[in-house]
This record gives sequence, C-alpha cells and structure tokens, in this order.
Amino acid sequence: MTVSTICALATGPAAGAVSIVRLSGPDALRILHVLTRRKKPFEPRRQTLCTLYDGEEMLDRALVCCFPAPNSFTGEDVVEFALHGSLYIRGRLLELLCAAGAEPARRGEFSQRAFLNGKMDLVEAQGLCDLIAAGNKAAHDLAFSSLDGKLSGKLNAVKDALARSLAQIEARLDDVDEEMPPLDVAATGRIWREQAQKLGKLADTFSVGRLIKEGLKTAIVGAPNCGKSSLLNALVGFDRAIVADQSGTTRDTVEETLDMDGRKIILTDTAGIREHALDPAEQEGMKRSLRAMERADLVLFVTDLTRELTPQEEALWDDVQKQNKPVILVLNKTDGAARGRCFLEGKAQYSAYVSCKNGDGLEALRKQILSFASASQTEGEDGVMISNLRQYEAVLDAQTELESACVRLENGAGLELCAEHVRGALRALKELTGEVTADDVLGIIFSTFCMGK
Ligand SMILES: Nc1nc2c(ncn2[C@@H]2O[C@H](COP(=O)(O)OP(=O)(O)OP(=O)(O)O)[C@@H](O)[C@H]2O)c(=O)[nH]1
Ligand SMILES: [Mg+2]
Repeated sequence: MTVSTICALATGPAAGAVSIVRLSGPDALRILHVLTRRKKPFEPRRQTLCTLYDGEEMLDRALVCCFPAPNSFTGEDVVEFALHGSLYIRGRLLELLCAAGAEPARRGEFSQRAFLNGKMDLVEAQGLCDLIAAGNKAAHDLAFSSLDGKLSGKLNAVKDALARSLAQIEARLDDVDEEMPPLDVAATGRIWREQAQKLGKLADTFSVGRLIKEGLKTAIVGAPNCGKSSLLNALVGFDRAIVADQSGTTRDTVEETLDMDGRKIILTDTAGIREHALDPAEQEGMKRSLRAMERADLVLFVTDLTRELTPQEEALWDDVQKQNKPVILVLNKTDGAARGRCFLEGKAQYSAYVSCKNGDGLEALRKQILSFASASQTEGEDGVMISNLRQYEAVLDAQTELESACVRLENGAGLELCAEHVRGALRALKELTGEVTADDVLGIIFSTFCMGK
C-alpha cells in the first residue's frame, strides 16, 4: 500500500503571530522544494528562513524545518512550516500543499503514523493526547507519566513476566518425551498472583485517575434559599450565579469549572428542592437538581443554620444517602443567629460550618473537597495511574484472566487450560499497548485526538 503525504495546521485555529503547518510522508521533501524553489537540500532539524511561492507570487517568508525519516515525530519525512499567523497564509499554504500532492490529515493521523512506525505505543499516544487536553497540573502530570512511558513500563514488566512463564509452560507442553524437569507449580502460581496483584493496584488507580483527567463533578444541593448559589460564588470567587432573598431563585443548573490547587473541580449549583414548586419551570429545575446529584462524584448538601430543618430537607438527605456517594454537609450562615445544632451533623461523615457571607470556614471546606479529588489514597508511589476507560477495562480483563489461571492451577487443572488464561491476560495487555489492536479500533482511538497531532 502506498503511503500518502498528509498536511494539517498544528497550531490553534485563531490568527496569531505564528502558525505551524505540518507535512508528513514520502513526498514531504519533494513538495517542500517545489514550494520554496530551492535546489539545495535543507539541513535536517535546523530552521531555514525561505520564501514560499504561490505560482509566480510570494506567499510568505517562513521558517522551515525538515525532519528526515526515521528521526521525526511520525517516523516519516516531516516538514514544519512556521508561518506568519494569518488565516489567509495558512489556508493558502494548505491548498498549495494539497495541489502539490499532499492530503489533509485526519484527526490524530500524525500520532497514528508515529504509532504505526513504532515511535510510541498506544498508551504513550493516549498520554500525548491527554497532555494536550490537560488544563491543570495534576492532569498534566498524569498525562506526562503515560507519555513518558512510565505506565507502559509497568504494563510491559507484567507482560514480560507472563510471557516468560508461558514459555515455560509451552516448553513442557511440547516436551512429549518428558525430558524437561517438571514445572515448579508453586513458583508459577506465585508469579501469576503477584502480577495479578500489580494489575489490581493499577486498576484501582482509575477512580482517581479519571477524576484528575475529567474533574471532580460536585453538585451543590439543598432546600431553597439555604445559600447554594452563594456557596458556588464563594468557591469560584466571582458572582457566577444569581443570589436573592426569595426562595426558588435558581432554576436551571449553573456549572462552573475551577482549578483548586491544580485539580479540576466542576461545581454545579442547582435549584432548591421543596415540596411544592411555584411553577413548571421550578418543577423542571428540581428534576435537573436530582439529575445533577445522580451524576456527581461528590455532593455538597447545604443547610441554613438560621432555620429549622424542614421534613423535605430530611427526605432529601435520605435520598442523597441512598446514592452511595460521598457527601459533605455544609452548614451555612454561621454568621447568623443559629437555631440550635443541626441534627444532621451527627449523621454526616463529613461536615463543614461556613458563612458564605463573610467567608468563614470556606478554606476548610475547600480542603475537604480537595481531599476527594486528590490521589493520596490510591495514587501509586510513582504517580502512575490509569485515567482512560479502555485502559481500565483491559487491565481488569487481564487481572481476571490471571486470577482464573491461578485458581485453575491451584485446583490441579491441566497446564494447557491454565496457559489459555495466561494467554488471555497477555492478549488484553497487548491490545492495551497496541501490539495486537485491530485497525478499526485504532482508527476510533486516534479519531479522538486533536487535528494536526
Ligand atoms: N447571613 C447570611 N446570609 C446568607 C449566607 N449565604 C447566603 N445568604 C443569603 O441567603 C439568601 C439566599 O441565598 P442563595 O445563595 O440565593 O440561596 P440558594 O440556596 O441558591 O437559593 P435558591 O436558588 O432559591 O434555591 C440570600 O439573601 C443570601 O444573601 C450566609 O452565609 N450568611
Ligand atoms: Mg440559588
């Protein structure tokens, strides 16, 4: 199959001082010479200032850099054009590149080629995609540990151990004359258990890895007028939601993302829940509140210390408990005249006294929220975590297969049967790193990448 030469804008879509257009494939260098009319070869990996021609006219004076194969991002001949960042120049250059024989790249196609040319495995490629999307330090660090090969390294270590023990078994299965010493069953079982445990630990990091990558979805719920919108505003630091004296101010959910100490927190303020809605809009608002609560990773249940608890609030509290997710009871309006202690406090595992009016207690609440977004409990000592569902499922698959292998071995099953499970575990891990992933699956994975990458 002949490989095409692809091109795309690698920088953002807006006009800026500089834009970068990338060209990769067997025709890249030929096309570069056509556009620059230069006869001499370009020095590899050094920027050269040259004129790009559009027919007889000059299109731009640009810095051009060549990366001849295989020492390039994709492993193919690559050319990068650093252009003046006008929308016209970049658009016209892409047209000229296509006229000279290139094709527009699909999403993630440069990374896909890098993967196919052995420049990185699938886990590292995913890390690269996540790195570009990372909006805070934690997500950045997480992506970097994948891109850097730390996650792949762990997976490869497990793969190697399994491949070695599989080779031992297969040698025995082939050994019809029984010349080899018998397999050390106990030692083999130990190796599989050990590897299954490693995979289990890695799978456990997904809950936190996912939160770091996607953000901690935090729903602020409670009765009307208890100060939910005030709390949202206090936490985000500006007047995001309308705050008013009357009950039933917030109707639609109000979402705001914030960076708390390098962690992504997605706060959702909701309509207060009460027995009788004033109108259909409030009714719909309350439905949305419940939905936001169901989707949340963490619930902030706000109550107003200056009021008695209503039966409706108690019922809502019970509903929240049924969701089986972490809840912080936020006792608001500590600046006002308290009506005794809120009896919910005894029931709550986590609580915080705050005043959205004067800011008291907010710092402590912030710390509590952060503890749910932070990786301290499950993060591996090396910060290597799984943050992607596909990876998580593959690791779980591999772990399950290995555990089945251990059980079979302990029950004295034949080696062939055990080996089949170990092969299953190996297959799951190889799919994860991309050694045996089907083309259509690869296409789907890379299509989630950004353009020009
Ligand atoms: N004294 C005092 N008043 C507060 C505090 N927090 C909020 N309020 C007041 O309580 C009233 C309701 O605040 P909101 O933030 O709109 O309450 P809400 O829970 O969003 O109300 P709905 O959207 O109607 O459900 C407003 O008058 C706020 O100024 C607080 O900590 N202390
Ligand atoms: Mg409100």
